Amino acid sequence: MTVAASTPIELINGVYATLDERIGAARERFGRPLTLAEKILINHLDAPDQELERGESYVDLRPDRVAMQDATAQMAWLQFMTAGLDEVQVPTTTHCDHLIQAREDGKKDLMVAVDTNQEVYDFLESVSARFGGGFWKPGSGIIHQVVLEQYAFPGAMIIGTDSHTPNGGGIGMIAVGVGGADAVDVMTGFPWNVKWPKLIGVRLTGSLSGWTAPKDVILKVAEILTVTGGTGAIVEYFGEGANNISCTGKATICNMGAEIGATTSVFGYDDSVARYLKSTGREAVADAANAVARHLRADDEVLANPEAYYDQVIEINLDTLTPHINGPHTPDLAREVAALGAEAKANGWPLEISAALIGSCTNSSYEDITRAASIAREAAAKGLKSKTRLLITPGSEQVRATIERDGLLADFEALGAVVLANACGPCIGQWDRSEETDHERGTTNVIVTSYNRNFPKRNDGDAETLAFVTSPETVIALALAGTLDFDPINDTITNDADEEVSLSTPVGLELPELGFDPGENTFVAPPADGSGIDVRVSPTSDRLQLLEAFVPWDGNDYEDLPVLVKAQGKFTTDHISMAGPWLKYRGHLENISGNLYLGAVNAFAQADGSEYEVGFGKSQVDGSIKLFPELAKHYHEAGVQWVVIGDENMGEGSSREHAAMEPRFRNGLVAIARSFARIHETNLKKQGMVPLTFADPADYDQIGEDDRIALRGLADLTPGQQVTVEITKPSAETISILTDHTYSEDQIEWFKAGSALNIIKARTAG
Ligand code: MIC
Ligand code: SF4
Repeated sequence: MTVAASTPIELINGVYATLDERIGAARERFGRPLTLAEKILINHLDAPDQELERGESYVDLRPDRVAMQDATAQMAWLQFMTAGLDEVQVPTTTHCDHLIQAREDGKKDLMVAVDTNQEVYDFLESVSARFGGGFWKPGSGIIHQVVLEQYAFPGAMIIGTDSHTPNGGGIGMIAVGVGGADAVDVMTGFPWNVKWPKLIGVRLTGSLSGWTAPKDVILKVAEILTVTGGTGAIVEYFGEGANNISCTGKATICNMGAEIGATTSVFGYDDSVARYLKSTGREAVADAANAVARHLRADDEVLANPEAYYDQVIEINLDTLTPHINGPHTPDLAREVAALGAEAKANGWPLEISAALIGSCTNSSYEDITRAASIAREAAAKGLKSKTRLLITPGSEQVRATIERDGLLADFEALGAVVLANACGPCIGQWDRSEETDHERGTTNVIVTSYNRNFPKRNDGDAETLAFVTSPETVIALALAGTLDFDPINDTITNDADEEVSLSTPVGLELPELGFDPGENTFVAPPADGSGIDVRVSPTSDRLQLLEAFVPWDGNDYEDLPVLVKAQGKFTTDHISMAGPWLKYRGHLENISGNLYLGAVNAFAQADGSEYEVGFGKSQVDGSIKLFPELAKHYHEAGVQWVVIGDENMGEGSSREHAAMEPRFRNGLVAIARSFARIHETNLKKQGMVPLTFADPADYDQIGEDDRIALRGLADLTPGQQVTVEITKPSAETISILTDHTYSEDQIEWFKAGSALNIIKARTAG
């Protein structure tokens, strides 16, 4: 398999060749017109006759590509290696973006990263070369930007081992974030299995203007749908307002759709996408897409009467949408920028901003940077400087080289900004703030970012940092004001001559007039024959560890399981398997298990009635109070198997399968929650843990600290049938409750085999 730095036009033509027939057949089958997501999915079905009931059936699909970032690719490749194949069966790329720590500036930080992560980069480069994958070196940019610039095409379907893979929806493709084990299915030539989604339509009317940016659309959608409202659904955007948003602006909206739990989000193909394709050197793709354009958007009847075809329709009028800012601690806590000052005062949040950050896969396009730079340039001319630390991360090498050439980086630097490496950086806790004199760790402080997530500790590992997410232009305005109590549209800032100056409306350029400068070539293609390449994993490494198979189910019911942790409130993947400093162990299951549940808020009170510190719980073996990862290790070593209890939307956030592999490795067998985020629930199933939801959410309260849990009837686990859970109290009293599961017939086999990977191994060996 040849994996190049772009998607070959033959692959694209192959995808387009079947559109007519498959879409026609599906219209007939359903007896109605189709939405865009339906068309793309139908064109990628493994077998056309599968049952397709929204929100019910599991279907097998054939994605066109797989993309993986370095922090998740390690575990995915380690799993792939156990399958015994000679090469990947679908074009696969690995992107080095998560492991670069922001400290001083882009150049120095990149050199340090190449040095400190050498073993991991060498592994990823050699494993890619060995098995025919493409490799994007550190410095090439954030996976989703590189995918949008190089690989994405309208009507495609790709999966990526990162929850913000839906960024690609901006170009009109179905791009879904998955765990590594899902990626391994596809890399080994098996279909990708997912629930046939529900469909949410978002009709955009009017057009964006002034300070309102594409980011505000998704900040508003997050407010309306909340962090769970998109679960199990694809969000499709349409309407005249959509046609007025640039391709990269559409990508911003789809990207942050991860925060509402959506399977993915997508826009139809239009002129803005054609312009973007041409500007990024893909005229042939635009021509091919133009020829099938009618298949790359929803049918006219659907657009004329969306209520009849989507499960839910939301309308947003872009003419009246105002700039928004969301946070702290959750991405759906929204308000207008102009209202934040008063709200901060009422809540006792500091008004002073300790850092302002622009970048991330959500907001680092040429248009984003030009809009923010227009404010920066004007501010410098008017005698303003940033009143807070200002950090800029370009999304890709191509964007960095282009904005440098066009003088835009200089506009930020004139305000005192530091330009970081083309990477995730502070967005994923890769931010060493120790050098900063204006911030003392552990003190409540406020940061504003153009990122997408803002869970506690996410950016700098400090639970006292309150992070707000907004558009890049609002970030820069707030940095100039230095305070949350600032409305960029109506307020003024005092300059160095003591004059009150106001900021003009941001102006941006959708695409660079001189075209993109590709910058440094950072792609490594695999050799035609990689079979001679040695992939080395040192047995003494503390960063990489070969995987051992999880043991199959022994056929008996689970009995007498203690509750390792009952988490209260948010229990995101950042709470379960924190990133930041732990990213370095993403290829070493045992070592990374040292972070298990470190962020969990224990729902129980201690014997004296006081709360546990975050990350601590009680041992059922000896009554000691321990950090959860130590408690898990101690149970593992003592041969004790256990249960984890979650609240709403357990596993919200990332695609990291470590959040499922670590508990499984440490003897966790069952996760019972009020509800799960899609990717995490699948990851649990894939790794052989049993995810169950309380049939009556109030039963969450029945579970006590010293209770024992049993699962009944596991041998009869059947799709659609409830599982009885028995809770035995210390008094020996037993309560039976009912739980639901979402296993399909095939997925029950994953549980029985010990993991989905064990099934792949059996099949590839056979
Ligand atoms: C994130 O934004 O949380 C990450 C880091 O990109 C993750 C992936 C990871 O944990 O490696 C994601 O979103 O999937
Ligand atoms: Fe990287 Fe942040 Fe995007 Fe995740 S959300 S891929 S950490 S930039």
